[in-house]
Parts: sequence; C-alpha cells; structure tokens
Amino acid sequence: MHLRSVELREIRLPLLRPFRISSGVVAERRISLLRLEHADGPHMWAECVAGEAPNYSPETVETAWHALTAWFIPRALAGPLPEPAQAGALLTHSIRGHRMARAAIEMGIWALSAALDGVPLAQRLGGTRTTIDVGISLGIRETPESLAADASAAKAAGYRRIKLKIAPGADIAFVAAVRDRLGPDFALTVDANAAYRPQDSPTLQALDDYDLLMIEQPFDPGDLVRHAALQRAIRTSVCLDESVTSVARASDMITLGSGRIVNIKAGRVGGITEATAIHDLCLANDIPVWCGGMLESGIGRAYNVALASLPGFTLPGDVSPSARYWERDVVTPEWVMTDDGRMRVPLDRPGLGVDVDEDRIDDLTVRMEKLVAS
Ligand code: OSB
Ligand code: MG
Repeated sequence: MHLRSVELREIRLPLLRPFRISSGVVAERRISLLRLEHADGPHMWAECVAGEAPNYSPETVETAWHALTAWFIPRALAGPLPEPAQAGALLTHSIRGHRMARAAIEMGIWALSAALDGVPLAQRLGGTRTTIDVGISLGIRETPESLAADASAAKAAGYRRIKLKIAPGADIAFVAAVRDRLGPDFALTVDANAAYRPQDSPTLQALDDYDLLMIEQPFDPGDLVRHAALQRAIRTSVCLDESVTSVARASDMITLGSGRIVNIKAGRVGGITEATAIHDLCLANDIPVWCGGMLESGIGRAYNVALASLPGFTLPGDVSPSARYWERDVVTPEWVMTDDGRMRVPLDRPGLGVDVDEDRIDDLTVRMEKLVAS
C-alpha cells in the first residue's frame, strides 16, 4: 500500500456541556483529523486524541501536530507501507514517545486497509461482538446533589455503567450521594486522573464502602509500585489508564499487582496493534479490560467501537453516543445507544462503518496542512 498524501486538519467542536476532570476543564474540543489518501485514490479519516492541554498526557494538539507533520507523516509517505500490524513499528523506529500522534496515522492505516479489502474494521481486528455495552463518564460537578441528578438521568437513559470523575475534595460525599441515588447494585466506578498522592490512601480506602467496580488511576502514571501498595490495601479493584502506555507497562502492572483492570485507549498506547496486544495479554491473564474514551468525534468513536468488539472487552466502555457530546456529529449515521445501553457494531459496512460528513468538516476546519509523497 502506498499513500499519495496525508492531510491534517484541526476542527473545533463545542461540547454540549463543559467536561471537568481533576486537572482541567474543556468546553470546546480542538480535534485533529487525518485524511489519508491512497495512491489509487480512496481515502480514510482518522482522529488524534491529544488534548488541548497537557493535563492528561504530555501530548497536546500542538505537540501532536508537530510530531505528525515533522516525523510521522513524512515517514508514512516515504515509501510503500507494510501490513497494518507492522505500520506502528515502521513509524516509531527511533522516535520516542508521541504515541497519540503516532496512533492517529497507524489507526488510519488499519482502517484504510480494511476498507480497501471490503472488510469492517471490527472484523479486521478480530472483533466478536455485534453490540458493545455503553458506559458514561460524568465530569466533576459543583455539588453532590447535581452529580446525583446527572447519574440518575444517565441510569434512566439506559447506560450500563456510570463513571464519576473525582478529585481530592470532590470524592466521598459525591460518591455517597450517587450511590444512594442509584441503589446498591448499579455498576459505578470513579476516575481520579492521577489527582491523589500515596498519603491520600485513607480517602481511597474509604471508597471501599461504596461497592465501586473500580478506582481508575488514583496516582501519578509512573507510580506503579505505589499503585501496587494501594491495591494490596483496598478491596476495590484499581484500574490503570494513564499508566498503561504500552504492552510492557501492562505486563509490569500484572507483575507488580498495581491493578486488576485496564482501560485501553488505542491513542494512548500508540495505535491499534499495541492496543490489541494489551488486550491479548490481559485476556491471557484474566484481567478484564474496557475501552476508554477521549471525547472523540464520531470518527475516533468508530475506532473505539471496533476495538471494543474484541472478546476481552468484558466491561462497558466510555463509548457514549454522539448526542451525549455534540449538537451534531461529523459522521452519519450518528452513533446511537439503545434504551438498554448498547451500541451496534457496524458489521454490515467496510472500514469505519459510518460516512464522514466532509462538508461539515470543511465548515469546522480552522487549520489544515497537506503533505504529498514526492
Ligand atoms: O481519563 O478517561 C479519562 C476524557 C478526557 C481525558 C481523560 C479521560 C476522559 C474521559 C472521557 O473520561 C470519556 C469519554 O470520552 O466519554
Ligand atoms: Mg481515565
């Protein structure tokens, strides 16, 4: 496979409601999209999950833009591409980090290859599910009561699992109010986005009283040893997100006992090949995984849905329907959820399984750079 060009776009997409996590808030997404053009003409869209600020990962929209235009795209255009499973290795050779930037193009290569072969992306990845279970991630709110109201509405809408963003000072009372409102059996989790320190462990231990399915990423991403100490001290399962940037880190988590669940995001780990390797490792070690989200547009969501259809994704993902985020998405049909919290995997169409609304992307584009093979 040869690429003729890769176009990088930045679009602006306002969220219906600002989304607050422990380390920052976003009201309008700045989303980088890639348009990969095959030498014979067909093209494919992909999305880079890097955020507006370096509050989740060191990567941002700006660093990813630089990494893509300076290093990754030129490399992808320099010659024939290997099979998608080898594309990540080609892209990353002698380039450290910048996994979100690398992932964007690696994922596009996977989807373009599937589309050219007339195969749905989910099928190409080895997906076995025809529907995926949908969860919702609720941002930090002003008061426990307002969060409980949000959670109650999410339960009524059919979501199969609710995740609450927490931070020191916005934890126990908020979780208690939500647990009280949802009842004892509803699947409830929390995500700290690395806001706690090991000396905060008593607070995290107190969360054991609320029958949470997991506590996601309480400590700094590099603190695998301290996560292991916490996991030994609490009943609730620790889930790692930011810490797991590669299959090697997932293996370290298992070896050290730093957690019992993994949140997999293809963007965070450098692409689909690394994400499926983490999935395979976890499946072999009885570690449940689920598909995380990065407030993606309908394009990034298509990749998440395909990934979440793999057999080891036994827990509901942060793969919510388009209408939870946007007034209008950039794909048709939009991603929808059934009343009982499921999303259909589009196995009846090759590639992403949705149409990209290119006119709308043109309207939303604020910046564009196109690189062409020489
Ligand atoms: O930690 O999962 C996270 C959004 C931005 C940065 C980090 C995270 C999130 C989410 C959003 O939880 C989940 C979604 O896309 O619905
Ligand atoms: Mg998380």
